[in-house]
Amino acid sequence: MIRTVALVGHAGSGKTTLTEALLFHTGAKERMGRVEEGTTTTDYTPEARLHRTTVRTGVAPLLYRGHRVFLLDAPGYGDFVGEIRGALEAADAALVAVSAENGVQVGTERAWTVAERLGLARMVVVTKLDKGGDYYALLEDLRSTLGPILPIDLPLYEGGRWVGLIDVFHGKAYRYQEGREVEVAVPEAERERAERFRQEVLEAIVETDEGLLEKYLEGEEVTGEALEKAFHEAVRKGLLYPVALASGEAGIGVLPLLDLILEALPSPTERFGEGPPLAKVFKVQVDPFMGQVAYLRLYRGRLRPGDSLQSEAGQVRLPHLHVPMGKDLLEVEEAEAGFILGVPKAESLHRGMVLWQGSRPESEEVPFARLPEPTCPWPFTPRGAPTRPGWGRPCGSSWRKTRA
Ligand SMILES: Nc1nc2c(ncn2[C@@H]2O[C@H](COP(=O)(O)OP(=O)(O)OP(=O)(O)O)[C@@H](O)[C@H]2O)c(=O)[nH]1
Ligand SMILES: [Mg+2]
Repeated sequence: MIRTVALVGHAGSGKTTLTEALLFHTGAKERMGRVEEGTTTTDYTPEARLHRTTVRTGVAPLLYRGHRVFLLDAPGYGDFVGEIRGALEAADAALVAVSAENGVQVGTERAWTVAERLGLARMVVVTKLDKGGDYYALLEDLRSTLGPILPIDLPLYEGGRWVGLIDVFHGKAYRYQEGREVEVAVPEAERERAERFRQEVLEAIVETDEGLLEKYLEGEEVTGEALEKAFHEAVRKGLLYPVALASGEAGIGVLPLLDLILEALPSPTERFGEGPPLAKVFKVQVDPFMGQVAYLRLYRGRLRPGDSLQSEAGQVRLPHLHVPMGKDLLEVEEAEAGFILGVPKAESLHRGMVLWQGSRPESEEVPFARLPEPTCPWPFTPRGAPTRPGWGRPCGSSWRKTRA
């Protein structure tokens, strides 16, 4: 299975920390980096490290239980709107991080709206509950601002400290010790609430599926596979938005989040079907060593090293295939639908370019998130004629950076 997911949300909601925890807990990294120390994989630019905030979308390819998940860790600050929209264009679903400490913020709603316009399946992850916050009040807030949410985790507290999760679906509780998950009994005081949530979740799912609703109304028990299938179907169609609970910092709920991503979010084939390769450049970045790197999302088809793609500007040959991992490009032997690829020395590619094999795709086939009009566009012209050789290059690169 492949899942390609954009992690979006308000600035500081814990996206990069969660991405880092996912890399660490799936074994891609031996040590978990920290935003504060500038050691994370996805906050890799000097600006991000200096300001402790994501400036460019970072790609984290994860391998989990034999499946591949491409996580796009987008910036939260609205100033980097191009990067946020690019990440959503490249993804099949949006994972929206909301900090329990700060609740729904302007960056949450902005990212949500763009994902909605793109018709993406959406899911919420509540972070930073270890810092405090009222989870149940937050759920109400999420329901009133975002719509039909489906809380699938409840917090498990011990002596007032958040230590784990109650899995609403299965009525089980898990405590986390140094990142390890240990099943424990659902505390007596939480049983009634957990059962009430289970019933609510069940009814919300049943309402999205006529066959199940009939059974339910006739008094038949609705459980197991049929219910899970209806749940996944509802999420894929964007009828329900699951809310999970995780903290990269506290090491709670990190891998269950990946399970949910794999089970509930749509696959590339479900969205784009089978067919010849179709890709889009969702961002470009100028690297001092690799020149201009173009980041592609392969929506459909398969690619091998040496393949070529068509574009409006002519043929693009891909002698090698690379998957980005933060600042690095890792060579791969094949890419399939859902892959994010980094193409170094791609001077002829620019953001928004569509690449294909076979017949030219219709514009509706390719996701497109319009960039907002600049509020204050300022043209600038050099004083006198540019005479120094290579003068245009730095200007060109900052222009491309601005467009990206
Ligand atoms: N206690 C606690 N701190 C967290 C958690 N998640 C993130 N943090 C801290 O919150 C700060 C911001 O976290 P980031 O992971 O950079 O958040 P972000 O959403 O990537 O931020 P932007 O890239 O600026 O949008 C950092 O200092 C993290 O260490 C959490 O679950 N618990
Ligand atoms: Mg970040």
